[in-house]
Amino acid sequence: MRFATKAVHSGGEPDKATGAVSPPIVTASTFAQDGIGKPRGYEYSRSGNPTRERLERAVAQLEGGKHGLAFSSGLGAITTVASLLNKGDHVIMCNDVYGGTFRLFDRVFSNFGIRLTRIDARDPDAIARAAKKSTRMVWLESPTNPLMLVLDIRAISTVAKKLGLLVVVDNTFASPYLQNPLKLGAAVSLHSTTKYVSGHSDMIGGALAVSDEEVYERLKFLQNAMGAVPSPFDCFLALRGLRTLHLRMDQHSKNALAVAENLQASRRVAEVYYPFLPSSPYHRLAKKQMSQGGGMVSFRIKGGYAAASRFLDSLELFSLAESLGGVESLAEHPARMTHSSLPEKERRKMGIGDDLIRLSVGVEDTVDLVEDVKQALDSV
Ligand code: P1T
Repeated sequence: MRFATKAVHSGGEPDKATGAVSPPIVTASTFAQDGIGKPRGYEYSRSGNPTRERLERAVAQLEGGKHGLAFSSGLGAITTVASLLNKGDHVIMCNDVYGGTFRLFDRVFSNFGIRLTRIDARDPDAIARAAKKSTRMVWLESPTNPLMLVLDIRAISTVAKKLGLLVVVDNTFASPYLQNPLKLGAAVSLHSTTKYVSGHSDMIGGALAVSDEEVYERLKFLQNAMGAVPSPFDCFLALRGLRTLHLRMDQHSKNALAVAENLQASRRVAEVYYPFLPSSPYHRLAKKQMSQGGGMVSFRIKGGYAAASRFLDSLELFSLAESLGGVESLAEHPARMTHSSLPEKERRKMGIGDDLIRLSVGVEDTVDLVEDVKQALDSV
């Protein structure tokens, strides 16, 4: 079965009791049992819920994994994966990640004795150089947030496998339609379903796809033991969003490429980060592991913070807001918004300066979006 068919049907079979084609939202917190130790399938909604299970099956199928797990937020999913680690364990993480992911490891898991080394993972051999006896996990994003670096998931997974390390890929920016990390050798593919999976900026959620049975069993245990589970209503919203993921991602990718090309042509723009631009240093690799470029574009504007601020104020269709992946276009300033939790020194080292702007290009008309960006650049 091809992706669009899976997106429309996975986890979506009609309700057994009523035939309802749109599956019911099962809000029950608990389920009657036929006798002690004789549940009819479900016991308690933190442990398992029919609406959540539909979403979990769909995520697994769309990622080409055996199992899916859903969470209350992307960070809930990240927290649960990080809880596979024990005191003294060491994690290797790519330099450029969502600010909240770095903050969680830097300010919370460090208190539990988890040690972190951040590396430039564009060189897969950097993994071997950073690995210690205590290293257990490699944490990647690709494309990365916000600089749109593309990491070679297959090459990194090959190096990591030799060292016995678990590779986790945050696949939020690509979505399961554009990239499937499990097929490239990663052990866990992670999503903030808040973004492209649900696609309408109306819920917060997270999800994992895994194939290894042992890793799945440990994560399933942690999902229940830690309790960062999503509400059935949010699972319904994520499932409903998934049904059109392929249609939305096609339009996001088309619009983002057009916006990126126009930014590149502007004399007010210093540099554009979009891997599917032929001039991108990641173009070849991105084409190898992704089917299209997705909806995220970052760029540096000439004139520093003042110019960035004027550009953001002048946009009419793009709202100034954190987050991404919804049908509507958003724009933000990573240094002062999504990545403000990184220490300034770290930000500068990574290249997240005051001149950096990140766009989440929506699914509106291509020409309207390009015109909006042009008029905002002219206002700078
Ligand atoms: O917001 P939440 O659902 O908890 O997801 C966290 C998260 C995880 N991974 C990536 C790659 C992300 O971008 C995010 C959240 N990011 C934003 C809110 C943002 O504007 O970048």
